[in-house]
Amino acid sequence: MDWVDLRSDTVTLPTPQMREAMAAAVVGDDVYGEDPTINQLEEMSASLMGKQAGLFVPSGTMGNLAAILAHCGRGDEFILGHQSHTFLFEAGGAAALGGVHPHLLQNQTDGTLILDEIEGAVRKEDIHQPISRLVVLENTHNRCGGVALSLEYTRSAAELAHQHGLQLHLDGARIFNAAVALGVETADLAEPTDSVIFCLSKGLSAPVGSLLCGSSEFIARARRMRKQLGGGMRQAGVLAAAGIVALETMIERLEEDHIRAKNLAQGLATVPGLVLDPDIPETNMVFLSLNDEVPLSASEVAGRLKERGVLAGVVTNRRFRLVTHYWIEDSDIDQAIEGFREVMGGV
Ligand code: TLP
Repeated sequence: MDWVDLRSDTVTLPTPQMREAMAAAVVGDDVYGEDPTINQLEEMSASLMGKQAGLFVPSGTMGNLAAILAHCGRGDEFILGHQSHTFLFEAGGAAALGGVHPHLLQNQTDGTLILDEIEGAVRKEDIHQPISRLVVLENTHNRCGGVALSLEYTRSAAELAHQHGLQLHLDGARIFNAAVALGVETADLAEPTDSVIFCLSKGLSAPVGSLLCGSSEFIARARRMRKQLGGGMRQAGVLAAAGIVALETMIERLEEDHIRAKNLAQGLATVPGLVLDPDIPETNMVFLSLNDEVPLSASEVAGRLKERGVLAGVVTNRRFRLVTHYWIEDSDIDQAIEGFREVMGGV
């Protein structure tokens, strides 16, 4: 069966062009700095983000962790949202491995943190308190519906952080989706930040890898952190080659994923039993819930959808996340809507 796999954009397979580039990649030992393909990818990435330097890491999780470790020492504190990926889904790495203390603020529904609350969270000079070092934002914001944080907001947050001597790190796993949705240059969106990660292995469809970008001095420290975390990867130019193709060919087309997400949301909004706001998908994610009358859990509905060839992400007992990507076509959107209609019609 050909699955309509809407669980995540992480399920994307490499394109034929990526596989060709991987086979032909010139490689070397990257721990010696001698992999020309990785060096090229790091330079391209830094330039796309408007930063001095880039670092190829195996995952977004390692990129965020290496960044936090490079910004903060043991007992220092970083400020982040309660719905952020770093807080929810990165296995508490900053605390477990770095002794860095998370200070949680409520994410607003638009993915932002209230600036006054950030200011209020900054610790005073006091031996009882940890030292505040870093603010972490996420763009697009996954759990808040794939919403894009604006350039103005990012600038204001950076200004505030800097006023208080803190740095700003951006988890830009999907920053290209944000830039495409906002109609701004990615480098402008990343400009106010001190460090930023983005992922190759999500909407850009490369098989593996993320890039951490920042100043040369910061990336030198992060390179040491990557080594400590076991992320020095030797001849990983075979992976970087796919990443270069991803950056060259897969960014502008993200708009198609956003249009399909809107169509999916609009279609699902007409299915009895489902609750969603068709205005919400700004990028490639559709979140929806079962209304109180539906006698099935989200997992049970997902099980029935699977029998119809549709794979949906289950977020909570009543809630789903559906993500569009390169391997999802218009006919898949129709199949997903039809699948939901059949399942909901049968309960
Ligand atoms: N997100 C995955 C899951 O872990 C939830 C997904 O399916 O969306 N930052 C953000 C905003 C992310 O969404 C993810 C992955 C990461 C970081 C981590 O990237 P990886 O999976 O490469 O470690």
